[in-house]
Amino acid sequence: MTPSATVTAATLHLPGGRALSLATPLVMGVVNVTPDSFSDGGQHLDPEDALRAARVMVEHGAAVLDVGGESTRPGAGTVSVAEELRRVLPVIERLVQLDVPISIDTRKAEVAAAALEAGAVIVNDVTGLGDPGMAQAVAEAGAALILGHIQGDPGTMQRGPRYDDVVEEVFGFLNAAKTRAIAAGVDGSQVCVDPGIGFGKTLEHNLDLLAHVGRLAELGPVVVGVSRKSMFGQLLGRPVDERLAGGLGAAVWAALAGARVVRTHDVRETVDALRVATCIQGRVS
Ligand code: HH2
Repeated sequence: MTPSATVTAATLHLPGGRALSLATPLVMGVVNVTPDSFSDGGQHLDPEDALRAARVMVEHGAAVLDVGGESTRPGAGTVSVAEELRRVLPVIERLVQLDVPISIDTRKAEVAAAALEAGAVIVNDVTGLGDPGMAQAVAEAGAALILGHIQGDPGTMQRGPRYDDVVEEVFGFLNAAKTRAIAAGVDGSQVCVDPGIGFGKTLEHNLDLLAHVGRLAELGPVVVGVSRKSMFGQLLGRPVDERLAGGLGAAVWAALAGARVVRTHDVRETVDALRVATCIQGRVS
């Protein structure tokens, strides 16, 4: 069986006059500047190391670089605004020299505003506007916005997540968040949505959401982040450093089902896998 996708080609118009076409699925490379991210914690704490890693991701085909200064893995606590900014700003200031848009992965409006000031052009908010000031920060910068779904908060989200209908509940959450973003002045055509794989979800919830990416695509371009996540530990019994093949399987499925952006730590492999899948998809008559 192949997934059926109805995809309206979209373009993100970013500050600085840059346009990011989503006509084919893009890869967003993850640059976590944290000591404790679940798969790449500690690797990019030195801004020069982050720049080196980011440069390689761009060479391998990353179309966006996602910089994050706070882990949102299950059980994670929060870090202060000052600490998050201390981590991400020196990295963003370096990454702007690379020829790709930078997104800031944060749930804090103050961090988003400072990151946008430093040159980020997309805000990636895994809490779907959990911070009431977030939409205004995005609107004021004319930035694009990724709204993620979460049930609860990272500290507690994996303690027995429950839904009656996970796809429709996630759809409703993202729809409401998008409406609030637009009311605050964000251009609705610049809003992407993300089901938030692993953010308050069981394995079954994650699989249902991936199976119904097409439903979420009715709200806007869909971003999917499955890279190295625990769903592959559950499904395949693999430790975090052996989940590449599982992640590629899910990424290819998501892209064929209509996702426009795949967020990953493994850029080269994901770019290759998506290129092959979309090449074949283009010949389906
Ligand atoms: N997942 C993570 C972080 N940010 N952003 C979007 N849009 N979608 C996701 O699925 C997503 C995300 C979690 O992964 P990672 O950044 O690797 O881990 P950590 O939160 O431990 O830093």
